Amino acid sequence: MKQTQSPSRAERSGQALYKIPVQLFSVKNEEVARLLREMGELLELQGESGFKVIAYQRAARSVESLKEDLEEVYRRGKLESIPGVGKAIASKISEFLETGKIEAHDRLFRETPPGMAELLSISGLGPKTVSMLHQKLGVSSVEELEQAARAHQVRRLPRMGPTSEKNILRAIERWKKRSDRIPLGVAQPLAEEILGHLKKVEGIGNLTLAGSLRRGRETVGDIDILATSTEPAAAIRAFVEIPAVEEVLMKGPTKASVIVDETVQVDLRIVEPRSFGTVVQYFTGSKEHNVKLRQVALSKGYSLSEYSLTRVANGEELFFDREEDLYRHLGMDWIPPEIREDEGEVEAALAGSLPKLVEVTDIKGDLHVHSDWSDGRHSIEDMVATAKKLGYEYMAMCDHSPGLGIANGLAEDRLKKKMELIRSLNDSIEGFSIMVGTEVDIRADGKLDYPDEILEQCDVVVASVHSAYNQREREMTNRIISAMESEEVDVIGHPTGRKIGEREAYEVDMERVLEAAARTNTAMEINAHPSRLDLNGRWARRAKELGVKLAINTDAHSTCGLMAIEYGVKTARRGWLEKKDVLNALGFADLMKHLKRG
Ligand code: DGT
Ligand code: CA
Ligand code: CA
Ligand code: ZN
Repeated sequence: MKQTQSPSRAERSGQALYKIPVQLFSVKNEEVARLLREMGELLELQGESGFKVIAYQRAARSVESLKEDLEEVYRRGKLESIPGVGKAIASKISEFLETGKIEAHDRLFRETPPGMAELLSISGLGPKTVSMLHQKLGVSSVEELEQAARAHQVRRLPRMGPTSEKNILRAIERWKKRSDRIPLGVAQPLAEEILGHLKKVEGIGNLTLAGSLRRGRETVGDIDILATSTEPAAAIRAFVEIPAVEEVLMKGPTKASVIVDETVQVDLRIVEPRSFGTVVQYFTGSKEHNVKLRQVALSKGYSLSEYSLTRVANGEELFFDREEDLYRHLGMDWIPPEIREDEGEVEAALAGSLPKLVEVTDIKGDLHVHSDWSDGRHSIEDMVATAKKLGYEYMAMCDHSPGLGIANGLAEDRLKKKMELIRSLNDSIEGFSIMVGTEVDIRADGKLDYPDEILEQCDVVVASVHSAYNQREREMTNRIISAMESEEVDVIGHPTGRKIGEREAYEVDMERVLEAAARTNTAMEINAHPSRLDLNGRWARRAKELGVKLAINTDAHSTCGLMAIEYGVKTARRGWLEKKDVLNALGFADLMKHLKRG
């Protein structure tokens, strides 16, 4: 039987699959905390120490852990009631909320030699160390640091040695490999903001994302948008006048390119309605997928261009206003954008054997979220209220274990108190189950950071690596496998530890880990946080092949963090996952049966 799939409305447009309440993303707390922290760092780089630096760090921390929306506090005129925020810092916060920037921050940034600020992006280097390297060795760029380390000048400095020198060199190697591509979590909200403006422009008919963003890649080179319009010139004019646009790179009658958010390029093309489907298909890519599709077309006697399909025999030109009609004309099912990478999808579509990919609405709960019991911003009650709004049946409150001191991990007595609270909350809510969970640390030796008696009392246990990232591959692999061999561990959290644009994965033999996961009935996480997306699509697909279940979790540290599920689902779709491959697509009763203690 040939199953035909047609794209859902969200799939067709490449927009968010969920209706995300926009205000949840507009919380400015995190951005302000980052700027304040940076000001502290920049001051420290300039050799400033003590009081002023500490003041910024303190203010950053308390803004970050603030439960209320900062704009709300500002409207009530109560910024100075935030711990650590005095008059000076309050006025900087107001400035940011009013103008979108802090002049003093920009000035500090301008005064700092560019290379010095860049040194902070080398993992393991804080402002104190950078400032010392500058004073003692005159180092003010990554290149100079590399030279100094190779000449063994670094190991002679106070609090340094041969090991830290080697670690610096390794970190520089990783830094060199980082790319300037834009993380999905940055590009998607920007794109949605722009689409929101374009939607209101008169004359615009169809409107869609294309390119790597529509395919849900974890990073994108630029944002590609396609539209039809009865008045192309007016649409282009409206586009370049969107307030977020900082620079216009190119503006023609049906096409324009602009820059938003300092470095992000956005291309808009206005397309003839009758060709819309063909053009969308072409500009969605990937290039590799398009090459394969052109071969299929040729084998059926057509040549496929950006705009149309031409019958080679007689030159007849065919136009398609919908993508699915083009695919169908070539004898294949419509292919979801996330898997258009020439990794077998064209063959599957021709054979009618494409997977029915998991969707956001299949997700029944989140198995990894934090609360203010450890390092989360919101209470269990607040997290539950948001989860219910998302239509979930359950959520596992997984706070950190004590080993993670900086994240306020829970000692056993506090975990027990939390269990009691969850039990009593469960008694008072209907149609929703709060699960007792934990994100237990996998220590460097592979032991878990809670004794089994404690883990036994949890409904679900996520185990993750949060320390000793630079272990060798064998050691790290065995470390994770020994955690999976525990009767208590249900899920391995963010299995490779990578942070996009920030930190490479630790060295681990993922193939062996996945084999062990299949053997021990341990699920692997697809951490939906846009800077993690870990496992990635490729590993998720391999896990599925080996019969391993995947848990798509947000690792939310606040209510708005729960919205990241969409990024996790995109990643899962890139891994060809179906509903049946996803642990948290199970209803509550089935989930409990599947877990190791069930
Ligand atoms: P990116 O922006 O680097 O993340 O990746 P894409 O895939 O969005 O690439 P982009 O923006 O250069 O072009 C958008 C799509 O247009 C691409 O996925 C496929 C199509 N395309 C662009 N250039 C070519 C080409 O030279 N040959 C073919 N077959 N397709 C192309
Ligand atoms: Ca692109
Ligand atoms: Ca492009
Ligand atoms: Zn976590």
